[in-house]
Formats: sequence, C-alpha cells, structure tokens
Amino acid sequence: NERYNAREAEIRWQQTWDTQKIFQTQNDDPRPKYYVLEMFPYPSGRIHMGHVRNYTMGDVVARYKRAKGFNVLHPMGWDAFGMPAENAAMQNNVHPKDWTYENIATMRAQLQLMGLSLDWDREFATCDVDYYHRQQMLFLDFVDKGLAYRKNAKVNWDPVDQTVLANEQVIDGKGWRSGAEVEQRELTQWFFKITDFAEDLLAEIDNLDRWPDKVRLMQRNWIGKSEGLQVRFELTTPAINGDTEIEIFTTRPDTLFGASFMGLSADHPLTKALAETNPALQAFVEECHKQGTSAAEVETAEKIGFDTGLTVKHPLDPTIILPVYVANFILMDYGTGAIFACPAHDQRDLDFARKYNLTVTPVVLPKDEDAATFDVGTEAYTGEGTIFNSEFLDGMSITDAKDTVATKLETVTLDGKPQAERKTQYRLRDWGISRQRYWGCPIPMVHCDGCGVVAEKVENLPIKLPDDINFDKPGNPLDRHPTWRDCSCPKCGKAARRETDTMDTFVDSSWYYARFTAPWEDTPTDKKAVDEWLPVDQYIGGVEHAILHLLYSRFFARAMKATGHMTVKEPFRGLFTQGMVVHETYKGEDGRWVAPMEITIQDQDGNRTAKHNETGESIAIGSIEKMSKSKKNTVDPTDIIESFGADTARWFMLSDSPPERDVIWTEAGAEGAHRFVQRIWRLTVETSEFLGKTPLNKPDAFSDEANALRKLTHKSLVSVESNIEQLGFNRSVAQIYQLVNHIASAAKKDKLDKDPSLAWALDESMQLLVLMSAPMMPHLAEECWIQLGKEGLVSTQGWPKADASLLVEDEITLPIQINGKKRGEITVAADADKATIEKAVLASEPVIKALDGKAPRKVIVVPKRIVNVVV
Ligand code: ANZ
Ligand code: ZN
Repeated sequence: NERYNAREAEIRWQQTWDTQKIFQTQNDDPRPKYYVLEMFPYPSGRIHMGHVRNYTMGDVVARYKRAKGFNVLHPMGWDAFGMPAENAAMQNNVHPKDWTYENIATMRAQLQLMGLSLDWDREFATCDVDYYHRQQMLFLDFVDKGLAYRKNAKVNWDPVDQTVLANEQVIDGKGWRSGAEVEQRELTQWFFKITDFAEDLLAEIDNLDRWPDKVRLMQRNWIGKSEGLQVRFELTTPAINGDTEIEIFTTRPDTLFGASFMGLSADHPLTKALAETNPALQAFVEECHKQGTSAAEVETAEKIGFDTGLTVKHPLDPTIILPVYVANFILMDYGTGAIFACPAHDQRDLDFARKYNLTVTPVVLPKDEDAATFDVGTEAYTGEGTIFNSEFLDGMSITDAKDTVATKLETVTLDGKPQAERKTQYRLRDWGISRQRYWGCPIPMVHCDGCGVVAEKVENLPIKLPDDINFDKPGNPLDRHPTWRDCSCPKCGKAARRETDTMDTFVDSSWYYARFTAPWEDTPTDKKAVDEWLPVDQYIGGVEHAILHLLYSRFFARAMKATGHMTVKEPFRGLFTQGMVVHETYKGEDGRWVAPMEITIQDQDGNRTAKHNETGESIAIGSIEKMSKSKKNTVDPTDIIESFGADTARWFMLSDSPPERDVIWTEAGAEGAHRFVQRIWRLTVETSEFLGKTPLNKPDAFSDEANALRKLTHKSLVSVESNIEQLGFNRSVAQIYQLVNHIASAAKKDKLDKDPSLAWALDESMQLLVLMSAPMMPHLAEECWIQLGKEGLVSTQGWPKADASLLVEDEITLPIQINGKKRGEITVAADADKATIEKAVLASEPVIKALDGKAPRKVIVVPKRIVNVVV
C-alpha cells in the first residue's frame, strides 16, 4: 500500500482550486450570503501556530457554509502599518515599506500552503496607497461631521526619543526604548469622537448575543457608565481665580456625611491658579506629572497630597467645614476633576486619610455590625448596609439615601442654580489617533498661517508617504523631511504645511472588514456591496483584541453610517475568541531555553526525559507556556507542513481542545494526526480496491451490519454538521474518529464478498466520510474523492443530506426496577408493545433471580420510560 504523499497532493489541489477560481466570490449572487472573517495578521515576518489555528477555524466555517449553499465571503489582508517596521528600519537599515512587503510575500506563501479557501483577489494591505487613500477620504468626512477634531491632550513624552509614547510603551515611568523618564506634555492631537456613541455602543452590547459573555462584559466595563450626582461645594474664602465653589462628581451621595476632605486633580484650574503663587504646590504638581498618564498607573501609584489651606462648606450641613487637598489619584479628565472623599467607604480615600491623619467616619453600617463598635480599619467598606451617622438619612438603604440626597440638593439653590444635578458619566474617552510616526496613514490636514487648520481637498488625495526618509535621528522623519511638508493651503492657496502626524494603526483595522466587500472601489465602500455583506456573520480572533479593536470597529461602523458609507452599525454579528497554542518549555544545563527541534524526548512508562540532539546534555522539561520566541517553545508551521502536510496541521489544531481553550501542541499529537490522515487514505485505497470504481446498485434490503454502518454514518454526518454550526470543531473531529473506526471494521474483503448490501453501505459511508471531513482536511478529501471514483471536486459539492429514517433510534434501553429499586436494564425495539416488553423483562436475568421461581405480584410497564416488577 502506497503512503499518501500529502505535500505532493496538497500543492496539486491548491493549484486546481486556484486555476478554477472556485473560492472567488461574486457580489451579486442570489444565494444567501455568509461573511466569515478572521482577524487579519500583522506582517511580522512569518506566520505562527496561532495564525494556523485561527485561519483553520475560519476555513472550516467557510468551506462548510459554502457546501451548505451560501455565497461565502472569506477574504484575507494585512494589518501592515506600525512600529515594528520602523524599528526594523532603524536597526537593520531597511526601508519600512520593503520590510513590510517582503514579510507579506513570505507570509502569503506560507498561508497558501495551508490550503485556505480564501478569495485572494480581494487581498490588500493597509499600507497600500489604495487603501489609505480611502481612509483619508473617511477622515475628511469625519472632520466634516465633527467626528474627528483637534484638541490639547496630555501625552507621554519621551525626551530622548523626542516622541509621544502610547501608555503601553511607558514602563515604570520610563520610555520603553530610551529608558528615559517620561514627561507629561500637553500637545495638540487628533481625536475621534467615540464618546458621541457611548450610550449606543453600550446599549447594543445587549443584542450581541453571538459574542462571548466575557467580551461583552469587558466592553461594558471599558465604556464604564456611572450614574451619579454633580454637587457644588461653597468655598469659605472669597473668590479664588473668580471661583466661589468647587464642583465634584460622585456616585455615592449617600455617603456625604462621611466626607472628610475635598480632593482636586493636579490639573484642576483651581490648582493651577493656586500654584501660580505657591511654589511648594507648583513643585507638588510637577511631582504628579512624573507619574504615567494611564488609569492603571494612577491607581497603583502611592497616594500623595498637598493641603491647599482652603476649606469648603458641607452642602447638607454648613456647620461642617472640610479641608481641600490636591491629590495625585484624581484624574482631570473624569467627572469634574474634583471629589469629596469618604475614607470609610472608598479605598483610595482611606489610604490617603490614614497617611494625612484625616477623619474617618463610617456612614454605612453592614448588617450584623454594631453602630457603636464598627470600625473600617485599613479596608474601606464598599458593601451593602444601612445609613448611620448621617442625620436625616439614618436608617435608610444606600439606594434610598442616594435618591434622597439628590432630590434634596436639586431643590436647594446656590447662586440661583440648583446645588446638585444628576449626571451620567462614561469612562470612555475620545480616541486619540495622532502618532508622531512615519509608517502610518498621513492625516490629510494642512496648517495655514492665515486660515488655521484646513482639510485637504478630496481631489488632492491621496497624501502619499514619501519614500525618501531618514531614520538617523529619533522622532518623526516626516517632520524632518526637506520638502514633504510643503504644500499650498486648500483654502487661500498660500504656502502652508502638512500635518505630520499619522494615524494610530487601530484606525486601519477599524474598517478593513467593510473594504473587503468592494476593495476595487474608488470610494471607501460600495454602498450596495457593503450593505449586502455586513455584518460579518462570524468573526474569529484572539481575545487580546476583545476591547480596543472591537470597540473601535464598532465606532467606525457608526461613524461610517453617519457619513453615508454604510447602513449597518454593528460590524460583527458573531464573534469567537479562540484559545492560544501552547507548548512545553525546555532548558539546558546552563539554564538557556532550548527549542523543541533541538531535542529528543524519551518516554518510559510515562516518565519523560529529554536529551539534546547535538550536545547530548540532559534537558529539563519545563512548564507549558504560550508559544513565544523568547522561550524558544515555538514550532514553525512551515516545518510541520513540510513534514506532515497542511491537513495534519489543520486536523491537530482542531482535534484536541475545545476551540476557545488553549491547545497544547505536542510532537506526539501531530504524529497522531498524521497517522490518522494516512489511515483514511489507506482505508480509501482498500475500499476502492474491494469495491471497484463502478457505482453499485442500491440493494432493496440491508444486512444488520450494513444497517449499523449506515446508521452511524448518517448520525455522524448530523453530529459533525451541528458541531461545526456551534464551532465545536473538536467534537466533530471526535465523531469522525469514531466513524472511521467503525468503517475500518466493516471494510473487510471476506465480509464484503458475502454481503453486497454491506459493500453498498461502505461505498456510501466512504463518500459521506470524505464530504464531512473536507472542511477540516480539504486536500485529503479531494484525493480520496478521486480514488473512490467520484466526479467533480469535493470543494464544490453540496453538503450531503442525512437520511432521516436512519436517524431514528430503533432500539431503546429501559431501566428495570424490582420493588422500586433499579436492578438492571433491558434493550427492546423502540416500538415494542407492553406485552412484548413484559415478556422480555420476565426473561431477564435480574428478574429471574429476584422471582426465584415464583410469579410476580405485579409488572408495570411505562413504554419508553421504565419497567417496575413487584415481587
Ligand atoms: C464620593 C465617594 C464616596 C465615592 C464613596 C466613592 C465611594 P466610578 O464608579 O468609577 O464612576 N471620582 C470622581 N471623579 C474622579 C476623578 N476625576 N478621579 C478620581 N476619582 C474620581 O467612580 C466614581 C467615584 O470615583 C466618585 O464617587 C468619586 O468618589 C471618584 F464611599 O464620591 B466617589
Ligand atoms: Zn490659507
């Protein structure tokens, strides 16, 4: 028996699919549409196993849906702008563009080896001028609608690299590359007005019922809606900087009587005004600015404060006077940048109060605590309870107290206005998209001395990135380019300068799914096509993109709707987040990481030891970790495809774990998958030899064995189908393993010679096996199809229909009870009548034993349920 040469066959089939263009999708097609999309890759250099897993899953869905009669859109592209290309340029003196397109070429070739049913005619990279040209058109439309705007914002500034850093690029307050202390600077930046959609983005999460719950929760938390009260506190001193009051935002007005101090952000206007005449405060503000800007950093930094000497009156009891501090844990861009602090019930306030010896008055009494003795200690109490120490609020629940305070302060007036106002706050901030980088989409705006900031004319687009740039100095090469910045003002025609900021790469990935629907269009979308295809029916990718990428895409859909580029506002109907690919780690005697390829593992009765292939040293087998270059525990997909073929890699990726969980890549597992590929091939060759290639006539009656084979086959078909529908690929795989075992036991020459009905059933089983495993192992399926003498390509066959008559269970198993206790089981025909069941039960072993020769007192048969014998 010749072995299946996967490599040879796979390349042959890939060529066939390609020349017949069977995965090319037309937009106007009467069939129902299905859009399946995997998160497109960043062209980092080579594909990794995570890509293999992601794209295999998408491909199974695409192939299956195609077989089910859908017009399937399954495109691929490249998320191609970003920092690594510039880093490569600086380190290896290669142009970011060359680096990127070379990586794309390598990775495209690697992906093509996987046999993915992609429409490569729709491929694009986000760094293609053609793509970013349309992104610039969108930007201008957003500016027009007020969805893109410019404002001052605090940024992390790296004084050595002379660049703005993203929050993730600041580590322990230092620039990730330069190691220099990062400064907070105010810079004018471009923003997208995502906050306009905060409520809608939040509300629509309820309808995303085909998204994982954890992702929906993360989206909700990120948007962070808080309902609270904005309250004005009157200063006891004359006006400062024209102000006679401080306005705060609180979500806990019920705790007002527990207030111990007021807190101002270091960037609060009042702080700024006071600092002008107070050098100590000025120094404190500068100290605060050394801290990172991210909320996480603010949260974890040690709480420090500065007593301004100012005091305010308590809004509910003017006899209570509170001191005003500037504190480092108060953000200027949330609420009003000022708070009242209630240390007993807020941890940050408590840490602060303990440090500066401020009063701590509990006002919420937990159930089972005594008002006289309750003390919060070092842990603020944030749970439920009854209000106490709070005058007229005493005895109320938190909810009632909140409402009572709000209602009361709404009616009190201060300076002719209500002292408080109910207010909804969102944590979500507008999206700052300015990057001082070269390798990104240029922002198509112009700075004119006469006219200010002016939008470039759409007919002057694209604003192309210059090719002749220098990375000899830190900072943005566009700023230093000798001529690129020069332009004429679109409004007055005088000499002007281009904006040199480029867009955050998250912008590029926020609408690529829409572009795929008509990537050839001169406009960003073809309205008809995009409305036809969107939403994406199944989106698949890593959970690391669960927040920003998805939120930005949801914003973009809404903004594109507002600017007339599409009608659908939720881009992804179904979302699936796959688990990671993990692998054992290995270390040499000197503690260095060693790659799986460098070692050989021996397994003696489960006791595994490893040796280095070259040095012979013994290798320590370590924990199982996410595949990463730093730990050397990666396996190169191309190596696997070269030794085993793509179908093996695909099959193994789907087989072991549920797709949402991590899958452990093991050499033994890959070999096992490969053996299974070979087994199917052997079975195909054998059955085709036994059966010949001429079609057999369907027999009028089937033997028991033939019937059993047919039943399992049709049951498997239904199970594989419903599991693919639910993305439970591992269950589909398990079902196919079971079916193949059964087929192998039937595919015996001696049996087939005697039983022509079994021969027909076997032929049917093989045919259905091939069709149902094709989404997972498409090349093998094509090869087997030919070997079985079938016509056409598997890839263009419809999904087979199971024979319903074979799906009904014709036998059922009933429990036997004797005097009400279960004593055994009996299997009878599903349609057996009471008399037949009773006869069979009385002849069964446990009943004979229990009766011991006597007659039963009573036999109760509940058909299809249970039999009870009373002795
Ligand atoms: C008094 C209070 C008492 C508060 C208490 C909490 C507990 P969320 O739920 O996240 O919206 N806060 C308001 N503005 C702030 C800012 N700019 N920087 C830092 N903290 C700020 O949080 C709202 C709560 O966070 C507000 O309610 C306020 O403290 C604080 F027992 O007011 B609270
Ligand atoms: Zn001008």
